Amino acid sequence: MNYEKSKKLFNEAKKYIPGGVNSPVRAFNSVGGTPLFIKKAKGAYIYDEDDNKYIELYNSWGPMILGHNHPLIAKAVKSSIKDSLSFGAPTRKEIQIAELIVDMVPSIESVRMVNSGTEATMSAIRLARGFTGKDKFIKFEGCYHGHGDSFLIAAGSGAMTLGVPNSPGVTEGTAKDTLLAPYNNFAALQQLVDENKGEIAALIIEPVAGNMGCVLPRLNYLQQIRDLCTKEGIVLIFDEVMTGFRLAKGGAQERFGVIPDMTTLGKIIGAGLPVGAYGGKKEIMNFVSPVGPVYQAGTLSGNPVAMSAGITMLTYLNEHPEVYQYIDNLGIEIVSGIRRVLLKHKLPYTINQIGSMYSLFFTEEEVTDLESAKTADTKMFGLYFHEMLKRGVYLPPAQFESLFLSTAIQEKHVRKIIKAHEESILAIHNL
Ligand code: KE4
Repeated sequence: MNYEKSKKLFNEAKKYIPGGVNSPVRAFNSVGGTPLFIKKAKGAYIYDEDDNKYIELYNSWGPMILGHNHPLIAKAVKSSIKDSLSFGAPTRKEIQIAELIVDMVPSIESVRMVNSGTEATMSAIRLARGFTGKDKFIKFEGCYHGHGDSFLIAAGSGAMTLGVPNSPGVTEGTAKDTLLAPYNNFAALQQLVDENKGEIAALIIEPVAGNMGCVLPRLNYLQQIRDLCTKEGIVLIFDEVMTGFRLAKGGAQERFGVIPDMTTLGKIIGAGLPVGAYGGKKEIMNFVSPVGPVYQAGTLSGNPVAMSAGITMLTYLNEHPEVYQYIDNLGIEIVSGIRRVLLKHKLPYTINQIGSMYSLFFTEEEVTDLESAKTADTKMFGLYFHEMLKRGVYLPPAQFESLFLSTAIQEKHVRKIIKAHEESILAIHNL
């Protein structure tokens, strides 16, 4: 594979953009090498500036569930731009997408559109604090909710319950109100709640974690959290930026049958254009301005072009439930294929998979939380990533990320992915 043009563009980009990228994970720091500069994508394929062609297995971190450049989405966007790009005023399209979301997502009775997942989660926490009059909230180690200050918190020393900033620029004052618990450990969560009785506004969780690699909730874990939050008057927020409209039409909350008080959304909801949203019970959402006292605003919120893309995407998913059977079976077929290869070569690495989300961890440990995820050999992942790239398969450039499949992936692609996987595994183990 020739990456000359990407190399040249990366050097050019670094002159004007911090690290040459507009989001850190794109810089390939965790896999090494030069980030690919992408020229175009269509269906199951993505093409870099050197005209290398790849089967795409992360789909813009999730949004492209129907594959890239789906004709229906492209048509909707093209027809929308004829009427101008933005008004900063209400439009009928915002009603259409809100109605779809309320219809599709079990927990949402009322929804506010924003422009990213970060905006959605930031706003949801502020709203939960305003609604309850409490300051503290719980997040889980290994879960990522965007770059809002109160989420960039690492587990503090000692009892681990006190957060400390994990990025310069985040103040101690902010960190003190973020409590951290390990994922999939209900006893630790119960202890944290008991130690902060009556002070906790909200608990936010990725119902299936994707940001430490794909990690599933243990049996009944989500229901236990639901029951605890109900008992303690804590606003339960499911961050479904990744899982929303992917694990089911109604996201993880539909798949697991556990209904939060609020849900945050992103990615698929915009079909690739910048859209986020937060919603939930009317009783809570009516605390948001202008109807309530909690302020939140956005010039481009509900942007008509982005709404056209999102309406088309959600309408298609709402009317084609067969999408979910297809991508779930795809996930099972690919994962059983790569697992067969690993067992054949006596390499029992861990694979976590649910529906069209999965991660191959270069560890033999069961991966159920951040600590166990970190036993994965990231160097091996980096070598594997580049071997797969050489064979025309494009993975997320980091071990602690989930893969996201699309309906554009067909049987012929599955065969290629598994063949590339076997050759890559043999290459990195010198077998
Ligand atoms: P954005 O602000 O990036 O739209 O969404 C933040 C966010 C919130 N919640 C969850 C569960 C998320 O996964 C994300 C963003 N996901 C990452 C992928 N790990 C986006 C990729 C990136 O940071 O460039």
